[in-house]
Amino acid sequence: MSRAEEFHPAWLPPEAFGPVGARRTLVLGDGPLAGTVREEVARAEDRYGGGASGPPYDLVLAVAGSGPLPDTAEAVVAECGPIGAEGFVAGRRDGVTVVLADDPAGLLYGFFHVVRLGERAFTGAFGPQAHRPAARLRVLDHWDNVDVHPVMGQVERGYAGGSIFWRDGAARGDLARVRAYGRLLAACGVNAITVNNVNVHATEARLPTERLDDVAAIAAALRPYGVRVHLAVAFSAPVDPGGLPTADPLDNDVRAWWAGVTAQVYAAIPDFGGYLVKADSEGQPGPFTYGRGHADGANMLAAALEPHGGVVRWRAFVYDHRQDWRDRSTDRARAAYDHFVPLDGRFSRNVILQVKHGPIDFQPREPVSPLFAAMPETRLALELQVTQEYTGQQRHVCHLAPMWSEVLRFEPEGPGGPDVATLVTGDPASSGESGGLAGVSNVGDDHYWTGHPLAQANLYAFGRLAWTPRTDSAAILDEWIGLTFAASRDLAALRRELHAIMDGSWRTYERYTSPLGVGFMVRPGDHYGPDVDGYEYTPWGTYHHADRDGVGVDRTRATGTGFTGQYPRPWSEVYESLERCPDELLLFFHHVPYGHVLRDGTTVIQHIYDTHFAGVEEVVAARSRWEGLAGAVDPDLHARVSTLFDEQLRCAREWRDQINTYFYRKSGVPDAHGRRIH
Ligand code: GCW
Repeated sequence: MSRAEEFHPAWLPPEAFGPVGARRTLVLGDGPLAGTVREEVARAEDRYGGGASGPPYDLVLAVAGSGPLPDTAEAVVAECGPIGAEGFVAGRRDGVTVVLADDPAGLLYGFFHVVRLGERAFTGAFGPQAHRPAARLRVLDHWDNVDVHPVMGQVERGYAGGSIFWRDGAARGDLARVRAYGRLLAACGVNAITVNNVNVHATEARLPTERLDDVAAIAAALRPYGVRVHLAVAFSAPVDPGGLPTADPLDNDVRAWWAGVTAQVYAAIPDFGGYLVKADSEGQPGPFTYGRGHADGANMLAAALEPHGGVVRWRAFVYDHRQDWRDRSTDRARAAYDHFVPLDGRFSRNVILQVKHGPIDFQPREPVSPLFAAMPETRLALELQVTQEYTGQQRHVCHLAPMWSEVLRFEPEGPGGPDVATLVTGDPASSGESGGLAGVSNVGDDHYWTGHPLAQANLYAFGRLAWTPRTDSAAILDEWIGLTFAASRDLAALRRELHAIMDGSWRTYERYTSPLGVGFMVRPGDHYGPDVDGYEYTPWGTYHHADRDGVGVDRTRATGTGFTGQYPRPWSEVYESLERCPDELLLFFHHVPYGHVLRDGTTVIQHIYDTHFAGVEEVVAARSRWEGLAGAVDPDLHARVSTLFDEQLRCAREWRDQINTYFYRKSGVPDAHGRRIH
């Protein structure tokens, strides 16, 4: 893609539409989303010479009941029951590919399904097969500030330039880019976004009151792609900007204020999705100020949203960020459970409790949060961090889908029980009352959207996993490659190389950064690069407890913080036991001597050395594979990734050397292979 283009097409380059564009297509359906499908088809046909003024058709895309169907399509309908919101049925017989949906959103998703299939959509016979999103809510939360924050900038933890919505205190008004974003989201299955940061500052607290026009304009640009807008709101908004003396959730004036503001929001944006709240966390206001609890706070907002069909997403990320490092009984990992489990069953039906995947904070390796097994009466959403705050900040290749798949497939109630995917998506055919999946967006106004071009794959994978959480992560990467590099002359070779570079990149990152689940040995503040003791004597609750004898946090019931007891059996016993605890989580749950022997026979200290040397070697190998792709991908994209690989390698070496040196100095144990430790 040439630089002349304002922004990269990501997974929707024109070439991805070749197979559809060369066919004769009939679109049946009304309303703006069906209009979007018609435009897409027309654009592809203009480019690739297809199109038809009448039958026979190669492709029929229809919303049920919107017009007389050709015979083949009728036959497919006859075989299918009701499909449901956003779903579609796809099948092919007698040379006709048919996509049917109950609603126009389903038609749009069905269209992009055909695009993904490419020529396979028009080959042989298949289906009919029903496709339905596992989760109703598939939302990306943008940590975008309207005003530039003095420390966090325009986008908090953003690694891809400025916000696509806001600049220097105002809406950018670049709705072409917002529309293009909506289109990318529809093509991977995301159906909602939050347009501002969960840390809500003064200007952003006014979005629902004084700056609704800006939000409505974004909502209008996204509507044709089935993407709804949410707002992060400040719990203290009734006081400022509201002017009331209190924001007490049980105060009638406060409740009336939120009801009034919410009615205004819906008047401007009829399909508004809801509110997202970070309360009593890292300095954000919340119900504790008024002696009330999280259920009081969440239910108050839920009552304001309920008449309009909106939801409140309340984050479970609540902990004491002013802890005394000397105090070993307080454990940040315990906090979400301790705060929220007693409230199970007390939240209104339109409250979703949004839970980070691990108990601490988006580290490259954490156990799955114990909340997922502990709140059966609450709608839980899984929160994933697509933006790579702790996973290389979009300067390192770190393909996150394999990590997310592990989380989604984990069975919190024990082997054979429901997995996390089931717990957060429920059974969409019946209640539709699941929590869903939320991702913290990695997008900015960078040409490639995500800073690192290969980080686009994380955004794509988030959407695809939110739609079908059990899809194999390598298959998702495969789709992404096929679409993004549809213009490639030798796609098979490129596919092979990109898999080799990306499939294992999360584990590579884990190897040169955080061994055995220890986490948070990052530079305080920006969280980039190593600083082993950077957080060790701070109030943030993120420690490794390394001394001359050993390393790791004792979270056992027997001798530690008791965090293992927040899991049901068997996990409470597995994690408690030094013998049974999985090695990759060993230092998360146990403080062990450097000589502790892992399952593969290596000691902990030797494992630290080995993985740090190996991690750097893996980066070297990936970088040289990428160099081999010069000429196989667009030169600008190639150059961007090459530059980033140089930085990744520099940083990986820094990690290796600081970690190895630190633990060598602490332990005095030399590397068994005599490699260079400083
Ligand atoms: O990981 C931490 C980040 C904060 C972020 C917080 C959260 C938005 O360092 O920047 O604040 O998580 O999830 O609320």
